[in-house]
Amino acid sequence: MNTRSHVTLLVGGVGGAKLAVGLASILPPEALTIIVNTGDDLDHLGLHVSPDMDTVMYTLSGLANPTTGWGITGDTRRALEMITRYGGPGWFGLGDSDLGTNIFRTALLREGKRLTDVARQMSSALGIRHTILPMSDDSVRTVLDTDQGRLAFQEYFVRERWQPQVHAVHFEGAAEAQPSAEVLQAIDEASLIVFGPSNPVLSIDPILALPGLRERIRASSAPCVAVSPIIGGQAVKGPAAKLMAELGIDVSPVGVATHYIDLLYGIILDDVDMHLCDVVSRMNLHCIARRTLMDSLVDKIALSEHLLKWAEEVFS
Ligand code: FO1
Repeated sequence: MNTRSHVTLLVGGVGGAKLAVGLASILPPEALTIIVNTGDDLDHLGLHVSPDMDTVMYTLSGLANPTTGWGITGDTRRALEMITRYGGPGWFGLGDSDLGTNIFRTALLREGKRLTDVARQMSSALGIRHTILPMSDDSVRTVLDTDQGRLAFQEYFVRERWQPQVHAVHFEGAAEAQPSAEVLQAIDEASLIVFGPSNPVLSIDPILALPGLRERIRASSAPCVAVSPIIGGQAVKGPAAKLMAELGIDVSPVGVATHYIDLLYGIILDDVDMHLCDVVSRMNLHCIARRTLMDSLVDKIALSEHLLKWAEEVFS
């Protein structure tokens, strides 16, 4: 099977979106489907905000703030200033243009459209030709049990700057939610399944928590590989390293591989962790070391090419 014929990429926020750009730069629309975590979603001031979806949309359309990786570059915050003036939740930095996205999404949902249809309509309006799928049209919300009590995802991540100590993570609604038909089709028709360099617990696990999804991936004829989000014992950005340590997961590509051991055929880790390929190989996983830090578009495309070439060599 030609592993390039239909790549299905599972991602969360900024790191995953970077790999999505690299793969979208070299694969035609019919050969790449991006499945996005919606566990970070929130009802904010009556709006359905879908942060990881917006990060992927803004990144693929070139709108994303390059410094933060989320929100729209050059956005203003006039609405946020007024909200703050009234004593509203100014801690969640929704810019004015970003508000436009979320007002429009909320309006379409109120008309009865599915999150999947909304994502298709909005991403194509931004000129994106590749398919971006929310993991489910049903509500799944990541909540965290911490030393400051139970926190909703954005309370933990943004308001508390992911500083609380985490004891457990739950995906509220996951058991009752369904992966969309489009998501199941993307898994079933995949020639290669990729877990992007996203937080294993907060970005990939909510997707895998959907009923039947792990089984579907296991049953797929497509090999499944991960790109380690941990480089040299650190996350590139965000709470992945801190959270993995708090949950007792080894903060290394070995810990990441172990976390998905029932699904993975192999993992790409960064050059600095090349020495860990021996350990990973003893876990009966394929392993290559490449530059996985993606600053420039060249980096994103190079990593994507390495990934596809490796998959072709090893799995075809
Ligand atoms: N992340 C922050 O660190 N601070 C913010 O104020 C913030 C606002 C925000 C608004 C809209 C949106 O779509 C994302 C936003 N993010 C913010 C990122 C968000 O917390 C994501 O969930 C993370 O990127 C994790 O994926």
